[in-house]
Amino acid sequence: MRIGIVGYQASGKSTLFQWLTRVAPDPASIHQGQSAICHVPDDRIEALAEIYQPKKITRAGIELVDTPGLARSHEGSAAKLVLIRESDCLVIVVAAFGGADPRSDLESFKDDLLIADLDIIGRRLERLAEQVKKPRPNRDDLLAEQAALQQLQDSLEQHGHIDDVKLTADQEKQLKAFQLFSQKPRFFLINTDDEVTDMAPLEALAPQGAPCRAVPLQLQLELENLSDQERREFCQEMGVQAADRAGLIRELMDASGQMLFFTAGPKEVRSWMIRKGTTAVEAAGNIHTDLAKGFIRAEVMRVEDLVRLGSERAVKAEGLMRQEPRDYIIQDGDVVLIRHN
Ligand SMILES: Nc1nc2c(ncn2[C@@H]2O[C@H](COP(=O)(O)OP(=O)(O)OP(=O)(O)O)[C@@H](O)[C@H]2O)c(=O)[nH]1
Ligand SMILES: [Mg+2]
Repeated sequence: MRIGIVGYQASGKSTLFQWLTRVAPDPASIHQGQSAICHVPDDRIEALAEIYQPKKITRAGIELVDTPGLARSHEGSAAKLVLIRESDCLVIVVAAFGGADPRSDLESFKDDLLIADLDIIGRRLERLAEQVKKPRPNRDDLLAEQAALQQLQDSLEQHGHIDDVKLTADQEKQLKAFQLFSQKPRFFLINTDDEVTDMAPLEALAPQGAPCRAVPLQLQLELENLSDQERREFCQEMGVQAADRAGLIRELMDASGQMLFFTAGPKEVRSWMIRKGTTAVEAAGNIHTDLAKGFIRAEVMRVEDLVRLGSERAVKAEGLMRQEPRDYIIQDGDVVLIRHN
């Protein structure tokens, strides 16, 4: 799962990248986008490790990609936007420090994404208009694609989003190749001045219903480098707070439509990230293709039951271990054992 960090120049994208991944931004690799894995912190995995005392603990990770900032003049934007087409989700970093105008930047960046999509759709529609004039074997497919793109274009031009457009599964598949920004989930991150503590008015700048957090990013990076005690003293003295890094990572995962399930045993306790709505057999395939091929059933416990009762045996004794078939939808916090042959 890949999240693209995007925004205007000097909005704090690389600062966010470094804070979350703990990898220093490398100016030499920014042109092609610098990526690093950020592990998803979750107290539940520590609790499972207490129970199983495994040899190994493995945490699910999100790939974060730091990208070069767009210029407000739009110069060179197209080439930079290509770098984020492959992301599953966008984090849009908006500057609200040093006298920046976050409201205007946020609106105008949304427009940049919109224009980039309309450009792609418009060019494809022009080609399709030519192609469907003549009889050809795949003409029906082309007509279906044309109808879908026309719907998207109308909705984007009228409303600026495609939330209300209904597409068939086939049309969805046809449109995947365009990697439209309008179809990607978005998370807004407002980068504030160090001393700002009332985040609500800034977080209200995001479009209604869109996930948004306001964080003084520069300050967070500086706090990371202090010892726990230094950090406490510094925060008290300056009247500032360390932001909830772990919580933000989980919110990013959630906004991307992903969640965690667990596998647990004496060899390894592990968290896995999957798309919400994934079935047991698909989840098994994530772990190993053989597990999906030979799938018999999934044995599922809730992590909170396991942690509360202290052992698998106790969970079974309470009748809380479920046998689930291949089309069972995995829930966040399930502890899963795949039975297979
Ligand atoms: N005062 C203040 N400065 C900040 C803050 N966040 C970032 N900066 C500064 O703004 C500059 C740009 O930060 P970066 O994280 O490199 O921004 P960027 O979005 O990666 O910039 P480009 O990659 O050039 O597009 C740096 O000098 C940071 O120190 C902040 O919250 N407050
Ligand atoms: Mg940068």
